[in-house]
Amino acid sequence: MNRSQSEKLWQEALGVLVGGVNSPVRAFRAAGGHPFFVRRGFGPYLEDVDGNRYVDFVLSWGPLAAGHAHPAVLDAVREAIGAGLSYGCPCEAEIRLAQKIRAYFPFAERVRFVSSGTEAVMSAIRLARAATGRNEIIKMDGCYHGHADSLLISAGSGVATLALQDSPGVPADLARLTHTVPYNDADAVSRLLEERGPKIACVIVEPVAGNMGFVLPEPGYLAALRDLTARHGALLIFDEVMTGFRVALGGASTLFGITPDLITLGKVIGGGMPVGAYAGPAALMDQVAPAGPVYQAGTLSGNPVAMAAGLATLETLEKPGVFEQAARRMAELMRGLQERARAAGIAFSAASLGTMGGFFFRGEAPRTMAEAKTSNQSAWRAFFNALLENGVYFAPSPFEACFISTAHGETEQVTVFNAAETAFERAKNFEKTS
Ligand code: KE4
Repeated sequence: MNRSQSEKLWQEALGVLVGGVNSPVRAFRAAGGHPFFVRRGFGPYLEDVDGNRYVDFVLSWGPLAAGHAHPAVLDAVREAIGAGLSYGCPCEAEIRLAQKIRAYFPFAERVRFVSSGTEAVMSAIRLARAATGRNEIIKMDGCYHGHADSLLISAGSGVATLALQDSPGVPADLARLTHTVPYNDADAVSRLLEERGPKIACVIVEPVAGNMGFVLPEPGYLAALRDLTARHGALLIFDEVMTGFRVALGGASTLFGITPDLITLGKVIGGGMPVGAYAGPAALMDQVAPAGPVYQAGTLSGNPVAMAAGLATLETLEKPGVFEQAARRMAELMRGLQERARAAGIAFSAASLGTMGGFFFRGEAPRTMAEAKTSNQSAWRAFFNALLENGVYFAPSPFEACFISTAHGETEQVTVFNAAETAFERAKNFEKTS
């Protein structure tokens, strides 16, 4: 593939943007090589500045559930932009998106919009600490909840991709307030709560993990977290920034029938525009300013253009049969990759739930970050780059999930499976001869 224009832009980017990017995982550090620069996105495709086209399974790391530049989303954004970009005053669109979220998450009586998933999580943590009068939190090794100081401990996503330990700049006194335990290990949470229960404000978890690669909760795991936190007076926070409107129309909390105390949302609810949210019962959320004393604010929170993009995206997803069709395609995609890996004799495990999924170059699906790290990353790298050369773009890190949109169809599936034949052959060269 000719990527000469991207290379030129990459050199320019390195001269002015930190690491050439505005978010570390975009830098292709795990994949090798350099990122391509995008000219445009349309439907299931990205087109780079050299005119190469890629079937996109990253979809801006999840938000574009309706694909790139969906007509209904663009129309809604154009209409909103015609009335201005931001008011800093209440507008109806904020109410409408909040009401739609509450329709899918009935326990979320009150919603507060912010401008990123990180902001949603840091605000929910502050609320949990205020509401319980406790300071310590429990998170799972390999879960990523954005880059707020208290959560950059044993985090997944870009932190794992760059093999960073806990980030410098997080004060030891603050890091000490965050305890990490393996994902899918309720006993470890139980022991920690037995030992430190009266000090634990909350347990925060990705109810389906998407930042150590795609890792499903084991049966009973989430219910155990619900029971344990309730027994010890700690809040349970489901970080559904990635799983919201991905694992289901709604989220993992509605799919698994488990009611956390707070949820955080982002990505899909903004449809590609900067939106995050935290939500929960009025009794909790009304402790946030101006209803209560817990302060949190944001210049562009509830931005009317972002609200319009989010609303139009959810309205597209909820049309009869649309989400289910996309979920079926995701399942077919993962099944097809699994079959081709097996035919090539490669240790590979793929899984999906709703319109998100993932795969590992290891025979068994991992249950924890430690197990995810044992996957064959050389084989993954060869597979990723061979797919990219054949016009298929998955996340440039083995510790990320993949996503499908309502715009992905039969044509794109054929493209992927054709590319996968070559890619698995390339990966086979790195199979560990166990
Ligand atoms: P943002 O601040 O990036 O909007 O959201 C942080 C966040 C919170 N919670 C979960 C479960 C998340 O997955 C994320 C962000 N996800 C990453 C991708 N794994 C964003 C991509 C990036 O960091 O560039």
